[in-house]
Amino acid sequence: MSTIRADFPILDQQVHGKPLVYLDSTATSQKPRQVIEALVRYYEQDNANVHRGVHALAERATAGYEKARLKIARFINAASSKEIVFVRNTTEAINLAANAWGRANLGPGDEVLITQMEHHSNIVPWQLVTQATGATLRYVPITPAGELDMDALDALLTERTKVFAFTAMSNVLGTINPVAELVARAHAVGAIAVVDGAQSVPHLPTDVQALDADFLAFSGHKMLGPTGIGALYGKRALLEAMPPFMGGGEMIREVFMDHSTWNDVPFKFEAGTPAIGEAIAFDAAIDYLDALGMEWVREHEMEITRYAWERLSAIEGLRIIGPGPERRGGLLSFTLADVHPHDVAAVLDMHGVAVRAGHHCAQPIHDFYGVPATARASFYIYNTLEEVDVLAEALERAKALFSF
Ligand code: 7TS
Repeated sequence: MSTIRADFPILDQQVHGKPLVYLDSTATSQKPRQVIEALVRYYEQDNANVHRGVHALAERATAGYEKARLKIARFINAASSKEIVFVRNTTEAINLAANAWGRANLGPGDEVLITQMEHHSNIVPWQLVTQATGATLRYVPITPAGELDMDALDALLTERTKVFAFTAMSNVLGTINPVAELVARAHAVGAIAVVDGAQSVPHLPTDVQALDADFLAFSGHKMLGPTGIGALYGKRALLEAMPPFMGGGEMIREVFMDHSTWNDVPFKFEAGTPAIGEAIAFDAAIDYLDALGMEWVREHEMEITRYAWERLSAIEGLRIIGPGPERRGGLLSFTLADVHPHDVAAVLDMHGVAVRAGHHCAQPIHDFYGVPATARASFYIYNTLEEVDVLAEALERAKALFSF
């Protein structure tokens, strides 16, 4: 653990005179030295535009960018790197799928099914595309335990359903959904399955072929990579059949005054100059995770989550939402009696502990539980059991401060 922590320069600092305890990796992860160095090396040695120059730098930049695509494809076991479209983040990936596939395939009478536990980025794009196409948006409700209501799903998934879009792991409840089963159920009614992997890909082993997902969206910045780079995995046949989402350079084969023809996939969906150095640093982030092994990542987070569950549950007045520690990813969202979560987070910050407070871009979940906000502690490869102790002790102090 100390060798992992030594790779993350940012962790070695004090906040308000206390050692930093970073428990907000669900929002964005910290970056190891290897990723920061890959970014700096690219800008110091190789910076050039991709796919268009014949000079040495352009060739190096292009080779690095395409190697990153291959690395990402392997990391999620895609059949081909042509199935990986570079985007800015999960949000852009879902907007791409919703617009390019949705506008070509949805119309009045069709239904898009999402769930009540989605991040806003897997809600709003579908609201927009159903409004534009005349299709209907439906939601799978959640149970009080914070899991999908599978009986309701049976009734909602019909031959009218054209898309079933759902998160693999909730960023508020921590719930890990049965992705392969949900994809199979979508396919059984002829729908495509769009999976939000923003929280699952950084924390769990992922095999898109085993899951049989049609689309999978994820962000580099939540898995040790830089901001500004993410990926949309799409089955090749679907990507090939889809019209482009954005127009411009790179995505065309030929442009005439009255029409244009499209480049091959995935370039058809990558209009303009991409985030080249960021893609190359994302490659370095995957190397880092590969060296640890995603099985280890999951085991490590489960150990911390079990312990955090025990420690936090013992605090009087603290209420954790979502399923038990064995059925969730490495995060806990909670309320502390009637103290506002922002006040809880502010007190924790004074102890050096960084947690997030708010609705975490998932308002429907908070509406379901009847709370406007929660505080959330989330864990990653660099967190320790001792940090959970610091969190628990700081929460006890917060409780004493607000004296209930
Ligand atoms: N989907 C899920 C499940 C997420 O947790 C997030 C980000 C997104 C999509 C959007 O990812 P982005 O990279 O496009 O922003 N979640 C959070 C969070 O929980 N706190 O800050 C960002």
